[in-house]
Amino acid sequence: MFQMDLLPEQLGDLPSKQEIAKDAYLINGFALPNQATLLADLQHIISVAPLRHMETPGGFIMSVAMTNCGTLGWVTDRQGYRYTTHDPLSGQPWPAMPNSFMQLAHHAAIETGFNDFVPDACLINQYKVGARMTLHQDKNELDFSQPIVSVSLGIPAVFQLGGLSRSDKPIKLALTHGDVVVWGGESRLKFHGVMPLKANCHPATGDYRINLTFRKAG
Ligand code: MD3
Ligand code: FE
Repeated sequence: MFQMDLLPEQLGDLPSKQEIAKDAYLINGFALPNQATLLADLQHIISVAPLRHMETPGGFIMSVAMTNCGTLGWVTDRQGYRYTTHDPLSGQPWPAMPNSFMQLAHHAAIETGFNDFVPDACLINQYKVGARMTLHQDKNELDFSQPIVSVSLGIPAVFQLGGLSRSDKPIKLALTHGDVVVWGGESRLKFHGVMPLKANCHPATGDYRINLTFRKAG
């Protein structure tokens, strides 16, 4: 067989995978082919489990609006951070994780060598202008050997990735529409955050950024 030649412009359209830190892989545009289905499935989820601003244990209201799908959902209130099976707003189980979400997260993980990632939780974060997430670690999950997969949709954000200690100087990284990042191994417990969102707009989401984070929480 012969090797097909790719024109430079075709190469440019292929998702590129780059290791942005040890065991952390950015796959540019990996979610683009499925964006319409993802956004339609997202609309259904937020119609059942609305986005809401949760309260931190310290009494602050988060600037990011959140909801969940999957058998477990991440919540915070004055009692603390935890995963629940039910939406505290409705008393109903969190909406099921759509196939489009599950497949995307599973396939992104395979691309980076995690062959058995089956998330049971998807936290949905909605940022409008000014919303931010201060440096934190994701430590409420039971199994840190499983990665976290994040999907960015809509207007771009500047993401910060620090080290294993809060005082480690973070590097900055732009995350744009369709980008998927797999955070495994050594990167799984690194401090990370999102800088205050700049005003912008995107045809797919208007003036919002949406981030989906897939976890094996239970
Ligand atoms: C690096 N969300 O929901 S996603 C979060 O863009 C969260 O909404 C951010 O941090 C957002 O907890 C960042 C990227 C991300 C998610 C989990 C990580 C990066 C991570 C866990 C470890 C290291
Ligand atoms: Fe996080």
